[in-house]
Amino acid sequence: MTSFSQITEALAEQAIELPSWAFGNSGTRFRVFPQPGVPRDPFEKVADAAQVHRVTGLAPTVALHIPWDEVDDFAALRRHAEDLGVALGTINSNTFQDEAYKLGSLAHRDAAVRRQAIDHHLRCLDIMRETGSRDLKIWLADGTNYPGQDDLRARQDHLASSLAEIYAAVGEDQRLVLEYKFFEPAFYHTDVPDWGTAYAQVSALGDRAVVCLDTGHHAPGTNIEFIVMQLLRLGKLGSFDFNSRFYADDDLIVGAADPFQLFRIIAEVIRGGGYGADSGVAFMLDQCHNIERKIPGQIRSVLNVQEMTARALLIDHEALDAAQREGDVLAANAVYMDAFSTDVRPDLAQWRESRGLPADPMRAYAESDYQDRIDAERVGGSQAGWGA
Ligand code: PSV
Ligand code: MN
Ligand code: MN
Repeated sequence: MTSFSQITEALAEQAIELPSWAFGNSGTRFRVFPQPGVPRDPFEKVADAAQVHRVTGLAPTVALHIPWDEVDDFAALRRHAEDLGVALGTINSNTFQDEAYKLGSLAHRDAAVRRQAIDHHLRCLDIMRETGSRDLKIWLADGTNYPGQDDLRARQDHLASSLAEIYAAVGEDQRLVLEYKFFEPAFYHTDVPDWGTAYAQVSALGDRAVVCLDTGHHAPGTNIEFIVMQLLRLGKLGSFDFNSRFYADDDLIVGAADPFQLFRIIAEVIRGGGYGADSGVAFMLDQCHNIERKIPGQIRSVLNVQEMTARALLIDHEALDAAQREGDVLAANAVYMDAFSTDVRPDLAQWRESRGLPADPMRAYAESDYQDRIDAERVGGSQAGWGA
């Protein structure tokens, strides 16, 4: 059996990036439920994210979305983050809100629209130089609603050439991260619907182009950990957008809908060398808290990832290898399930305390006066941005 003390060094390496948009008001197309205390600008979003890191030690960076998080002075935003003990992380582009992009952006048939979308990404790369960000994450809403609406093949070729132009501007220490999603907002076809397409597109670009796997972006029943294995095997898994779902891209708290799936995914990340500070695989959240409070929602999320990581690190690989070699199906499965069934919460609480962190971060946040303060101080908080 692997013991808890054997995994603490690995646990200490864990870093989970928070999405700035998780702190703003959000909802569905039916209703956005406003909450008191939500941030009025990117500075306040970063301040809220810093609270998550303060009580968990797990969330040292914040991802921004451009233009939702556009500010006059990104160097000032960077300093603000650093003063609060966090850093700015991935820059997410946005080519899905302008009228010009109704029929697509980087894959659009009109060169003028593609130009506008490419220029937006070049601007994001400039911002990254100011924020000190490594990753430019591209998720595209491009697609069609009806068979025959557009030429699928031509769109794929346009996408390839648009991405090539963006990639040419990606710096030596930067990466282009392409995220796939099987449907929505386009309902017939999406131009980057699956890991295979994302892989084909980034492989054509070069080493600094990788794939982002958002756990909510697959058809129900998809074996996501298999995709994790394959992308790691191919050296192209760049990052995760973690969330959970019951039906489609629900963006619920990670580990809420299916903790076992989260365990299986993280087990495969560890197996494939994708875990740890130097692995090149970034853990991020991509969630929206429609009805629950935002900051505790994010604290719960990072703790869920930590808990499943601890359980996955506890897999007894020697025993597993032995059972697999002998073809002992039940023994192998039992080793795997033993790790999943281990309650690591008491050990994690103790370990947190030994590192000067609260044993129970949810309670520590609830007992702080931060929420009351922002509820009273902030009036007129903004919406996260539709579609996040
Ligand atoms: C839309 O599905 C989406 O949730 C993608 O997952 C992106 O990562 C996110 O919005 C932000 O653009
Ligand atoms: Mn995502
Ligand atoms: Mn999504």
